[in-house]
Amino acid sequence: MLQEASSKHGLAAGEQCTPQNPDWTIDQGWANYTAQEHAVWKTLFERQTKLLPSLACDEFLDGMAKLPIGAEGIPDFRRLSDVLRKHTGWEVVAVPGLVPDEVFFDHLANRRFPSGNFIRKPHELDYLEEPDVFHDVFGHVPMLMNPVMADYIQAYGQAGLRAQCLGKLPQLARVYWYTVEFGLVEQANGLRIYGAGIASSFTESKFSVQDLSPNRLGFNLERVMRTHYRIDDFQESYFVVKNIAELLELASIDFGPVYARLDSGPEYQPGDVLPADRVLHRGTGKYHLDRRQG
Ligand code: HBI
Ligand code: FE
Repeated sequence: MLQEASSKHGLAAGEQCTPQNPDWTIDQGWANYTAQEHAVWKTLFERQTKLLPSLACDEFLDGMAKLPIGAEGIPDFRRLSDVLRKHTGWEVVAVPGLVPDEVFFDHLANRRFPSGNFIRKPHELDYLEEPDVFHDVFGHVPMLMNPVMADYIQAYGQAGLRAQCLGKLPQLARVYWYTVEFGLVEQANGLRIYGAGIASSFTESKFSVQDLSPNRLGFNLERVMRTHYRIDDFQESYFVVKNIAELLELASIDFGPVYARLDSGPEYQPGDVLPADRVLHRGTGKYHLDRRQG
């Protein structure tokens, strides 16, 4: 009887199955990328590399210059990790796409950056639903070479597990969104990009720094935790830190009392500008108005 059951429920002849790692990591499979996939990387890399010297912050450009990231093709995570490990103790691990929040936080808390191993298709250069290797590597890894950012993202991973228990994950995720993904920083030569979601986007990198439409507001922790964000289009507001070191202070704040204050008081829409905001640029809102009118 037992034998019959196991033959029915076990793997059938010729059936293959790779068990899911509990941490969701996979092999990058670098040798399996096709020439077309490397060519997509090259296209993205070249157009972004022309743009960023005048738009990205010094820390981003410094990090990029020291990494084995180039036009020749999709980087090998083992080589990236060798360099990253020496500078800040981080490494890059491959995942198939978005992973569950707790898995994501656990990686970050242990200085492992999960990167999608796939690359977008040639017809979706400017739009994708899940983070691919270009967003994750080109956008995030240069900033992980910076010691402040390295500690800040680890602190986010640690904070994530606590926020989940306290029911404050949506609020914490807004901090990640408006800093790590869409943050701007004031530098001697003007506002510059440090957020990976912008740095890896051809259209948004120009829009975020140069367009008159979006608001550019001084970063304030509680204000940001109360502010919804857009995932389907350019941001209506960008939050600006005075320098990258401001993130280090942020990493050392006990969020407990801040979460408690969030239980009362307002939530804000992405385009809101408040009397208490430090307004660096009051956006015309034109871009999103035009879109709403179709
Ligand atoms: N998984 N691979 C990947 N990349 C992310 O940026 C990511 C994720 N899972 C969850 C997640 N981000 C966010 O929703 C958390 O920061 C809240
Ligand atoms: Fe990202």
